[in-house]
Amino acid sequence: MQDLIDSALARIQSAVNADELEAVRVEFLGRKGKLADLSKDMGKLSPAERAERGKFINAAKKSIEEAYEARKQSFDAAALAILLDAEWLDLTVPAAGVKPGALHPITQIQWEIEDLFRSLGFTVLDGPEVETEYHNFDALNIPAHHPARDMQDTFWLEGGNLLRTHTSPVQVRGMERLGPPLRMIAPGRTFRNEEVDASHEHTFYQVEGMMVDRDVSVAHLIYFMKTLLSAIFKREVTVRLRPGYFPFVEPGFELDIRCLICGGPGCAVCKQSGWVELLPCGLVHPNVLLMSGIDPDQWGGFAFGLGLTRLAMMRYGIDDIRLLQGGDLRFLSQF
Ligand code: FA5
Repeated sequence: MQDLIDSALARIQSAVNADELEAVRVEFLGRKGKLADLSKDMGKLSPAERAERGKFINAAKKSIEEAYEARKQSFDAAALAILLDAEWLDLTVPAAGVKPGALHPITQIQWEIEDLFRSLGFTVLDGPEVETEYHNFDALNIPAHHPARDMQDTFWLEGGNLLRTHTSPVQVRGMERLGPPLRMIAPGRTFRNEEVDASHEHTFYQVEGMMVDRDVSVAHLIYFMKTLLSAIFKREVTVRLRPGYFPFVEPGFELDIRCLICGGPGCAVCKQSGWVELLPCGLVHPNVLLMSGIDPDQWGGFAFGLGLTRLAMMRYGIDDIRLLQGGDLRFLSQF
């Protein structure tokens, strides 16, 4: 019987893997194993012999089981180590193929303009892209019957609201909410039912600007516009001021810059004219002040509506407006 134990222990020690160890366990400890065989004829033994045999079987079982458990643990630990090694992940390694993003060129310019105007004491305001007819038109001195409504081909929504055609409604909201004196800019997205070409998008960006104070004149307007353009282009740009008509300013101007794409001879962006219309502006019409609860005899102001998308095109020499919102990473990753 001692031989039986010795041979079981030797086989356990020499098992080379978990399967072999399991086979040894079944052979000795299994229901039909060698220890079970020894209990089979216990009934034929005398009580003393039976007690002796029982004691031996229990002791044998205990020592074989212990040896088996110890060996099994070493196989389990080795298997776990192999698994951990195979599945090891370094969570600090940056994911392969992920490229860092960057700010869109329009956002870059927008943030620069915001910084500049904040440094000049202006507040940056936000307004809704879905506007009321009142804020987009009526409060800007463009009543329903007025032909000036045709200047901006509008996306109307069910229920009478619309996608704002310009950022000018934020002027109105600024005056209503903050009152005079007021210095604000409002960058944002605008929408028009436009035929898309190299310089026209249906969805584009503008920055509205407004200053309402005592004795504001065209000289203030020109000062701020020049400060803005030289900060953005970081060089001398040629500008021209033409009379321009917008019902919410009087007098109104179109500030154009010499086309920076072609330098003057004419191209698709400037429609062969050599000039790009960039910055309509003027002195705020008294009716507009009045409708927003500001007394035009006490206060005056200037306003401008910068075409931010076109400004980005001029600054970076982009000759087709469609590239800016095309989502082509080959284009965008250059900025
Ligand atoms: C306006 O939208 C007026 N609200 C601007 C204004 C504000 C005037 C305050 C006076 C006082 P206009 O329709 O011209 O004006 O548009 C302003 C600028 O937006 C244009 O000079 C141009 O740079 C840009 N823009 C207009 N339509 C488009 C378009 N379809 N695609 C890209 N840019 C456009």
